Amino acid sequence: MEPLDDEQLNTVYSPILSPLAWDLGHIANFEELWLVQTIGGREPLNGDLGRFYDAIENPREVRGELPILRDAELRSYMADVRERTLDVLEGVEIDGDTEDPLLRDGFVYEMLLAHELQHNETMLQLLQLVDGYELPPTIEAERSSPRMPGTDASRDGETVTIAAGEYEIGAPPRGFAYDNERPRHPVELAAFEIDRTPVSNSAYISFMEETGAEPPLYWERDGGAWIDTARGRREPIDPAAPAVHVSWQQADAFARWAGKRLPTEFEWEAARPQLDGLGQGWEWTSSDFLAYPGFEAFPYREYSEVFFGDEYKVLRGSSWATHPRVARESFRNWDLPQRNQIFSGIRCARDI
Ligand code: AVJ
Ligand code: FE
Repeated sequence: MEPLDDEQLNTVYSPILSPLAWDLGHIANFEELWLVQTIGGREPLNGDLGRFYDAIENPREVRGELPILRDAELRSYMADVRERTLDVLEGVEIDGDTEDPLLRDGFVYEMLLAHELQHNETMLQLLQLVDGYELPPTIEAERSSPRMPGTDASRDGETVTIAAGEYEIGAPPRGFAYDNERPRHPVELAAFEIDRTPVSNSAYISFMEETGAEPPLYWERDGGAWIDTARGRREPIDPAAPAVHVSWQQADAFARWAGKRLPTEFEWEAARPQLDGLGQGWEWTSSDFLAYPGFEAFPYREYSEVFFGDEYKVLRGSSWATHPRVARESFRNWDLPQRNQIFSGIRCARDI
């Protein structure tokens, strides 16, 4: 955030994305709520300021009009919260034996780390709209060199066969995971085949040319070629790189065009140990975001439970903008099917 000025931090670039200053204040406020108030038992620093940073109370389209903290006040609030957090931590027992489920295995601290890292990705989504923004070198390295060898075009078309059977899905009872990943439970799967690599830009271009489908977000035609205009750049599309910034509808249409289908999230998780490709883009699945049997909301209903239903589709995997700490095998991301601001791509499957 360092290169951005207060005006850039508070600009509403899109009604479906938060201004960056909201994410920053929200990250600090969430930390204050859980680590300073709940665990430390202290009063909030700024009275009921927290209500403006409540994601459910304040949908994205109103976040630009809220009286949130700005500039020096925002930066000092973030620093003050962190100081108090560290102070509270000094006196806390986070060993495996504590009775308090918030503290056992450091759950609430892991949750706060994960939350901040997830919002970093949200901010990177917004930053694609900021002309001239340059990624910090470590993040640029992730973007331009995938962590796994899946973009090697010679492997396009390779598939993995997954046998019919019962597969354990979800996170084990101990260790950090969100409530929606639990309980771990067996799921019966029919045999299927799944692509070893996500759909490449060149495959997506063939699909567009044959069907007239819409390009991914940020793509523009420049003469005969497609270019990427994110962050105000005009860079040629790399044909071998995985296609991202597609909606669920585009992903589903691609899969049908290819004579295949999107995998279910359970198929994705069962195949994951044999698949390339964390860090190459979130992958749309055909699954609605639903509770696993025996689900219990923890530690708050608004993380997962209020989103369960057929309105949201599950994405699995991770993108270059995802911190590896977030990208567990059982991690479930979800979003509205029409959303293409996220770093979302496609992997196809097929019944056999
Ligand atoms: C998992 C990305 C859908 O941003 O709404 C952040 C993550 N939850 N703060 C979201 C989240 C609370 C969540 N997604
Ligand atoms: Fe949040």
